[in-house]
Amino acid sequence: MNETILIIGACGQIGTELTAKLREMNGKDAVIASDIREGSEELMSSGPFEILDATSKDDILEIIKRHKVSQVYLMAAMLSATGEKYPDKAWYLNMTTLFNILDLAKEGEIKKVFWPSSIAVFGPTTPKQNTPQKTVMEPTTVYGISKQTGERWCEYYHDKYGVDVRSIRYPGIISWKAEPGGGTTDYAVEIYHEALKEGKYTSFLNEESALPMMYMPDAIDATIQLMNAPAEEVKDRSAYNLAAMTFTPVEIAEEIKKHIPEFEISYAPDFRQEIANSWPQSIDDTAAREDWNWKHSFDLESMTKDMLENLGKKYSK
Ligand code: AKB
Repeated sequence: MNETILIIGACGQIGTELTAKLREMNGKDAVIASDIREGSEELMSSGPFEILDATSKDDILEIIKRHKVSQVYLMAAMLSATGEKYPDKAWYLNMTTLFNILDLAKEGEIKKVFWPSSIAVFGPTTPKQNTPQKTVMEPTTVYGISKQTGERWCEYYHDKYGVDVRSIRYPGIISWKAEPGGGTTDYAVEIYHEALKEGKYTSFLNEESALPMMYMPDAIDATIQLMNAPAEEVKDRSAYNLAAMTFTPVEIAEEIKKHIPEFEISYAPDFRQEIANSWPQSIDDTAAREDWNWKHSFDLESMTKDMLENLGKKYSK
């Protein structure tokens, strides 16, 4: 049977590119994009779109029934930095939307669920280098607490109710099509925009802040690969560690300078520094590589070349 996919949060940074890729692979009518607000012209014109507030289970169910949806990618969330400004809202949004989808799957309305977790599930007491799949997890942000709790619930719904839910702990995701919103790793996207527009950038993280990062095409491939893996290969039903590269603001600036020699970086750390300090610097993703053959393609050098080429074209239009 052909699957019909619903993407919730389709206008966000990851949702935008996930929608495009899934439409390319499955045909535009098989992928229903939805969000609380409209997205880019490209997204809106590329296939069906629904305005959806995913905190309403009834509204989700109405769309699922009308479009005969069988798979849901729940990409709506409040990220780490915005979550610290609005802790109650972050908790409400991140947990309500997850329970709505897990319950709809438990009730047999949908067959398969993707829900993103994050490196934010880890905290200051977690080993910082090569952070293992299973380790100490004491997150200190509301976002991290919601993701860690969500992981426990995903595993619970799988084990107790047979819900086919799959998840990845995304590192910082870098992309040029849609802007990120409200994350601690967003500096690594802003820096490319500012390098092209202004030739300089003030980083809100200090020069030594090493964080795990990934280029969007790898994140999209991993997500779809995990969703398409045979159920028995998905042995971990909480969330998989996923890694591609680690760099600091100095290192990304040095890489940009190879293309824009006059580029200058300065530092003005703010409240996001404390969040970055609490997260791992590098991730051990052996389980994802062994269980469902995950491999990344982009490193800092190839990502920087691609980012500057694509953003350069965007700005010269
Ligand atoms: C954030 O910085 O909050 C996100 C994440 C690592 O989950 N990009």
